[in-house]
Amino acid sequence: MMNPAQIEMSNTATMEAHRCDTEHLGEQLQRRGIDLNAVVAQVAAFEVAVPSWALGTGGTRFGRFPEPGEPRDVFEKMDDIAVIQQLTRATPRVSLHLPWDEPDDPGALRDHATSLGLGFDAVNSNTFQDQTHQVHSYKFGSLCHTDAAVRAQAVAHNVHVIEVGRALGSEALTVWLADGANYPGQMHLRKSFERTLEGLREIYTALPESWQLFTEHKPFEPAFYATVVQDWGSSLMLAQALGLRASCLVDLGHHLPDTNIELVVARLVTAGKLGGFHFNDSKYGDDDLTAGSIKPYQLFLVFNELVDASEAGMLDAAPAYMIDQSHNLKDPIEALLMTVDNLRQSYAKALLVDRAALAHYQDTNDVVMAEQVLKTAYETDVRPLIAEARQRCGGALNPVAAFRASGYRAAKATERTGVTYAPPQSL
Ligand code: PSV
Ligand code: MN
Repeated sequence: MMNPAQIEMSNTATMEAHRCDTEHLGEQLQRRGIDLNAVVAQVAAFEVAVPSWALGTGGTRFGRFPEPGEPRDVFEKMDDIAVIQQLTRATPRVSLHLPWDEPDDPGALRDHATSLGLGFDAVNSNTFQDQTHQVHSYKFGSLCHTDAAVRAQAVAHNVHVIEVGRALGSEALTVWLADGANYPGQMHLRKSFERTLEGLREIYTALPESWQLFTEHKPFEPAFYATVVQDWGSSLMLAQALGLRASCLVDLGHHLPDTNIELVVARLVTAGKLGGFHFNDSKYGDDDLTAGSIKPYQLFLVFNELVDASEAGMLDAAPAYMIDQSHNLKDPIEALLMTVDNLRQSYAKALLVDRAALAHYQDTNDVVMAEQVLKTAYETDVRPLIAEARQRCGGALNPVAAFRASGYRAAKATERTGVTYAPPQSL
């Protein structure tokens, strides 16, 4: 982990400028009837889980360019996540992907995480790749497969993931399936969905009482003609059929171009089936880029729905917030620091929306003023507020600067020698 004195030193360097900026923002917000401290407290409470697969340099189908100092195993990934937590105070949990980050001894991994102040969020199963020692292939699907033996193997894998998750202290399972077809005629569209539901029912039955099951949809890739769980409608059908502890996970990259994702979120809220998010950003497809780097306004509008739903008492439980990104060019720690910052900024801006005014303009069909209400919130520079929230919890005013000044990566480059951990290409 980083020496806390390094964070303090970095904070001291910019403290005066930060104090002036916060004071100025506080005055601005006061004129709008908003108490800066109240928003800071809400932002400070924001948490998001870090995916175990995002700590190494991700790859594309064209290659992977690892950097010195990358984590070599899941224990070292935990160390890096602990640094992100130290700097941001927003990432106390890890979302593990099995078997990519399967621990030989879950108890030892849990102890290591605890010693770093970390816990575990949803565990992710993987029936989209064949594993060594696996009897049956998933080439033609897993839960949707025509062969009952393949389906049983996929169910057994998910049950195993639940077992590992239990040992780690997780309380949710995320199921994303690559099942689908590349060509018309290849797969019976209706029956493949029905078989998938049947398999999910078996997995759901194996869920411990306190657990949630998230179904994650994706329109295409690797299946290019028809994916079994391709859209939020299919995901919702599954969650509704499974029962109360099943809900839908929205990965921001899993929508066809120009899909109105905030509308999807609103619909799932109404259905009582919004389970969680995989945050990332994209320009074309499932690009897995830093959340908020390409379409920040969209991210704000998603959070706007979430804040609206929360204030209206529509969310029985807070959705599970997780990151799902692949860092091909950026240092993964820095990319994740930026991500957390962007998420918090979007959340803070959503908290600044004057909801009473918005409701009034919506009710009176004043299109211009309604949009202005959103724009006023969105265009507020909330960066001092986010920095303040971090600092109050012991984090860094400027996480990337503090991280760079600490020399953490360079130190790890000398320490983490030998085989560089090579994660599978992110999907
Ligand atoms: C699939 O593209 C996905 O979004 C699922 O969440 C997987 O678990 C993850 O990516 C793996 O990279
Ligand atoms: Mn995802």
